[in-house]
Amino acid sequence: MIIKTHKSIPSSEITEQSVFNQRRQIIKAMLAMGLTGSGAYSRIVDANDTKWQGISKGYQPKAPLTATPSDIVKNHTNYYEFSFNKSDSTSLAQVLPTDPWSVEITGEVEKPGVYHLEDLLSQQSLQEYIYRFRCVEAWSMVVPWVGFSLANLLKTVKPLSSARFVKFTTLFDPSHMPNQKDNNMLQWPYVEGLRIDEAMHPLTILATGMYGEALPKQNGAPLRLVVPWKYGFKSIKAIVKIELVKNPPLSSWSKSGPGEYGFYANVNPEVPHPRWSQSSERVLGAGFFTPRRKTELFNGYAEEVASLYSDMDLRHFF
Ligand SMILES: Nc1nc2c(c(=O)[nH]1)N[C@H]1C(S)=C(S)[C@@H](COP(=O)(O)O)O[C@H]1N2
Ligand SMILES: [Mo]
Repeated sequence: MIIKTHKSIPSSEITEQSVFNQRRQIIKAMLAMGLTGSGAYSRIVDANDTKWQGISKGYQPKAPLTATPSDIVKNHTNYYEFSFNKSDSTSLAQVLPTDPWSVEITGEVEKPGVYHLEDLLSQQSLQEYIYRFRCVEAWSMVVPWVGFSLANLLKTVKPLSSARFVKFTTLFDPSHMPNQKDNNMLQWPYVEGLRIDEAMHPLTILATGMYGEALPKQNGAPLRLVVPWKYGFKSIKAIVKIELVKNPPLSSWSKSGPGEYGFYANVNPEVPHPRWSQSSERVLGAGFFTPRRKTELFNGYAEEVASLYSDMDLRHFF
C-alpha cells in the first residue's frame, strides 16, 4: 500500500472547549452556506436560523478523540466509480453534479416516493457525530460528520413490518464516473445493505457534511451513509435510492469477493481478511513513526451495538 505523505497540520484535540468552538464553526459554516446559497442547506438555514444556535451533539466520543486533519480526509478517498487511486478519485469527483439531488425511497414502506433532498433535509435536524472510521484495508481516521439519524428518515416513510433489510444504491452516471464505463471490477451501481435493526440503530447516520462544512464531493456528497462499527465500504456514497426489502441485499463487494467481504463487515480484530490481519490499523495523519493502533471489536462501539449480534458467530457472519 502506498502511503502518501502530507504536510503536517496540528491536529485539534476535541475537548469540551474545542467542541464548543467547533460547534460555533459549524453554525457559522452552515450560515455561510445559506448566504452563499449552496443548494439544500440554504433552504434549511433560511427557514430556521435559530436552530443553528444550538446544533446539538448527535454522538460524541466518551473519551476525547483526535480528529484526523481534514485535508487528509479530503485528499485520501476511496471512490471507485472515479478511480482506484485515492488521490485521483478526489480530483475526478469534482465534476459530479450534486445539486439538485433526489432520493427514491421505496419497497416495503407506506409512503414510497422520489423525494427532493432539500425536502428530506427540511424534516431533519443536522447534528454532529464524531466517529472513528475504519477501512477494511486497515487504515483508520476520526471524522466529525454532520448528519442525521437514518432511523428518523426511515420513520417518515413508515416502514412496513415486512421490511427486514435496507438496500442503498449509489448514483449511476457513467458520463461523470469514468470507472462505471471503463472498469467492471465492481458491478455498478455500487450497492450496500443493512439489516433493519442496524439501519434503525441510533449510531447509523446519513451524512451531509463534515468538519462543519457541506460534504465534499469526493467524500460522498450530497448524501452518504456512515455506520461507524462497520468497515468503511458499508458507508456508501452519493445515495440515490433507499429500498426497504424482505431479503438481504447483495452488496457490490460481497458479489465481487464473497469470501473476502461479508454482508455484516463488522470491524473485528479477531477475524482476519483472507489476505491480511485486521488486528491493528494505520492511523491516518498520525505520523510515520507512530505505532499502529490496536483495532477494537465493533471499532470501539461494542457497548452500543454488540447486543445486535449476541446470538451470532461473528466468524461465520463476517
Ligand atoms: N459509492 C461508493 N461508496 C463508497 C465507496 C465507493 O467506492 N463508492 N468506497 C467505500 C470505502 S471502501 C470506504 S473506506 C469509504 C471511504 O470514504 P471516504 O473516501 O470518505 O474516506 O467509502 C465507501 N463508500
Ligand atoms: Mo474501504
